[in-house]
Amino acid sequence: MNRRNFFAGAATAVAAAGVSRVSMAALPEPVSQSSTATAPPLVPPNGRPYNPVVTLNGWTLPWRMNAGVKEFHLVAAPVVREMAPGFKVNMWGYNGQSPGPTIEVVEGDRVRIYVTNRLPEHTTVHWHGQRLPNSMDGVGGITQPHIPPGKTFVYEFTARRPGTFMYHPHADEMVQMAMGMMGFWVTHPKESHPLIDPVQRDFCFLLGSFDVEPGSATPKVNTMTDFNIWSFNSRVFPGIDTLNVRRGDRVRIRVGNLTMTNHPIHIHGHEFEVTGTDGGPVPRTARWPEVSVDVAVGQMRQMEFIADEEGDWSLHCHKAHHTMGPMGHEVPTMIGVDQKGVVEKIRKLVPDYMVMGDKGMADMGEMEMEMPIPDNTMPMMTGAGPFGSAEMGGMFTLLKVRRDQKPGDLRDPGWFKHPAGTVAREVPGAVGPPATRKAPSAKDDNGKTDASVRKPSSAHNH
Ligand SMILES: [Cu+2]
Repeated sequence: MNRRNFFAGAATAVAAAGVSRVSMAALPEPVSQSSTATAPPLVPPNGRPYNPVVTLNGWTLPWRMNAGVKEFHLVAAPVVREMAPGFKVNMWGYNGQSPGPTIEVVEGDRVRIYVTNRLPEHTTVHWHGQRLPNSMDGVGGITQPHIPPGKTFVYEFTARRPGTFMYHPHADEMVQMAMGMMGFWVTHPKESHPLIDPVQRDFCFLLGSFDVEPGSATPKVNTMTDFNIWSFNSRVFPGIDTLNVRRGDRVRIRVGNLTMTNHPIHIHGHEFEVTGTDGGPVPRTARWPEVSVDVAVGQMRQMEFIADEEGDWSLHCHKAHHTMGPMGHEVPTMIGVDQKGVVEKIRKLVPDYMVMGDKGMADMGEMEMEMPIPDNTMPMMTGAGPFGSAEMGGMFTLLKVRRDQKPGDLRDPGWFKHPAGTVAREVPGAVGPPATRKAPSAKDDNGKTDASVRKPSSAHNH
């Protein structure tokens, strides 16, 4: 990001304010980002103040103010996203990344978004969930002509209601979303809102799915359900940053789903409430405690809680296959199969033949570290913790709660140091066979079973 040039451009634009829009030929300079690190939240340099969000392994798009209008410039183009260290995928995205940068505005802001198309085919941008004039809805062929390759279109509307939104193409959607074209949008409330609480940490990410053959680098765009890469913001564990908070912080996590299936997002150690959807803030009387929330296709959910338990808490999709990397789903289940007799025979033909999976597949995590895999392949299970392999990949990260994390400090504090003697541990001694439980029979009962019915009395009826 070249901030200096960006703000120099912004100053020029402000000087030119008052000139008619036609003569304002200069577009806001497109800003691009190639780092996969979580960018520090973008503190608004102008306009109404707000508490900015943290885009997990992503960033927020800067704007320029032009005669009171916030102007953004999105550039749709092919990008290379490093989904995990050493695993790069050819995607389509915006401004150098998939997902595109988060757009943050304030309720009531007039917003102008230039969209330049550098894809090999036409596109549009749909502003998912927004109240806007129909002509700004971004549905190619229905509310506008498509944006041809090489052309720039402009969208303009007022961000009418606060909340959590997404943007994505409404043109060749199956291909363009399978290639990673999507982004987050947050509209902050313009003043204190009865249903929107201030929070100390505000994270957002989009759920993603890709089908990348081991050893290749371009997603298969025709896959309907059998994807093999499951991501938060196009990153996979252990390539996903952790959510680092101070004990006692009120935390908001905004999640959007533009994949082809639902994802039950589960947080350990805390109960949260869903405080908002893409339809807006949830009335307080309609909130209840959860530890998992299903984020269905095309939905967004805002989870909120007080992070009051220290530790490294898992935060993941509860579909077990979604915390795994690529694997063949046609592999036969070998649990309980004694392969001893055949191994020697097979080794005569295949000297390196190994027995796999007869005691489960937990060994795979460590075995993969030694096994040769094709270049540019994400391992099936990776990520080591302080006690060994985490046997996870995909949609998995950690919520790190620390008493000594400084207010606003987003840095990873490292592994949690459990108080001495508190970690689950082995107990000494052998365990004998279980005692046999004698099943009661009707004969033993001698008709003594009490089956009286208690009638509700009016005195206790409430
Ligand atoms: Cu999932």
